[in-house]
Amino acid sequence: MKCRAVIVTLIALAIVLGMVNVVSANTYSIDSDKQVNGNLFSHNNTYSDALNGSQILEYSGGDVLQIGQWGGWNDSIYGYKHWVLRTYISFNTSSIPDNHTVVSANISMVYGFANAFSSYYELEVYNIDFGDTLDADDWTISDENYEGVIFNKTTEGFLTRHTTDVSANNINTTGLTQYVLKTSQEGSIPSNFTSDGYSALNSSAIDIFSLSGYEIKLNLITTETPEARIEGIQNGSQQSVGEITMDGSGSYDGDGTVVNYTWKITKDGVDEYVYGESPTYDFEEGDYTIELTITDDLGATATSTITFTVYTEIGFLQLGLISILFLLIVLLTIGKIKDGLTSDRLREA
Ligand SMILES: [Ca+2]
Repeated sequence: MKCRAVIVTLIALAIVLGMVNVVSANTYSIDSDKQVNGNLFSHNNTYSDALNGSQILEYSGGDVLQIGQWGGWNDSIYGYKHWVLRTYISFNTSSIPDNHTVVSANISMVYGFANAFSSYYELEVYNIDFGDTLDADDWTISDENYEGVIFNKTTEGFLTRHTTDVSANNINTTGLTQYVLKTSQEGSIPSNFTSDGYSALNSSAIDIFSLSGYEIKLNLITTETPEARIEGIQNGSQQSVGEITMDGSGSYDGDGTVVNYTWKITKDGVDEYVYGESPTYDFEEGDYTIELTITDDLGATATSTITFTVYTEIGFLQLGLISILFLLIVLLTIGKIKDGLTSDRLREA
C-alpha cells in the first residue's frame, strides 16, 4: 500500500510539473531617468505656428511632469498661437543581457489633467536616439519615429494608468532608450477655436504623476536569444547534384523551445523557402546560399548562413562509357594510320 501511495504521489507530481510552463521570459520595469545630462526632462519645447519659433519653458513642478498646451488664443499681431509641448524621456536599458532579445515593450504612465477644459487630447510617443546630449535643436521628429498614442482623452478616462506598445526592435540594450512625448494637433487650429480668442483647448495640460513623484515606466519582456545551427552541409563545401538533407536539429533555445525553422535557399538570385527542422531539398548544379532562421516560443529569432557549390558528379557507368568511347577513337585512329601506310606501300609498289 505504501509503495502504491508513493507511485500515486509521483504521478500526481509529474502531472503538476507537466502543467507548469518553463519560464522563458524575463520582465523588466524601468523608471525613466530623471537626471540625464543635467535636467533634460525639464526641457519642454514649444511650437507656435504663428511665431514660427520655439522656446524652452521653465518647468517648476517637482514631482509632476507637465506636458501640454499653454497656447490657443487669438493675437492681433501674430494670429492664432498653438503651442505644443514635447518632453524627452529616457530609460537606462543597458542592463539587458547581451544574449537576450526584447520580445515586447510598452510605456505606461499615470496621468491627469491640469486643466479640465480640454475635450480632446492625445499624447504621442516617438522613438528617438539623441545619444548622450540634447538641446532645443534636437527636437525634430518625423513620422518614421512614431511609436503610438499613450492615450486619447476622447475615448479614455481620467487619472488612470495607460500604456502604449512600442517597438521591441528600438530598445537599445547597450545604452539609453529614448523617446519624445508630444501632444497632438501640432500646427493645426482646432475646429472648436472660438472668435473671442479662447478655444476649448486653451491652457490645457497633462500632468503625469504618481503618489511619490511622476511615473513613466518602460516595461519589457525579454527572452534568451536562440541559436541557429546548420549541419549536414559544410560551409564552403562541394556537393553533388541531388537530394540533400539540411539538418537544423542542432539549433537550440536555452530557456524555451524552437517553434519554427525557415530555410531560405538562394541560387542565381532566386529565393526559395522550405520549412521544418531537417527538410530535404533537391539541389541542381550551381552556387547556393542557405539561410536558416529559427524562432523561439516567444518570437525571438536567430539566423545562420552557409554557402556551397553543387556540381554534377560523373558516375561509374558514365566513366566506363567515356573510357570505351576514348578507346574506340584511339583504335580507329591507329587503324586509319595503318590503312594510310598500307595504301602508301601499295602505291610505291
Ligand atoms: Ca528563448
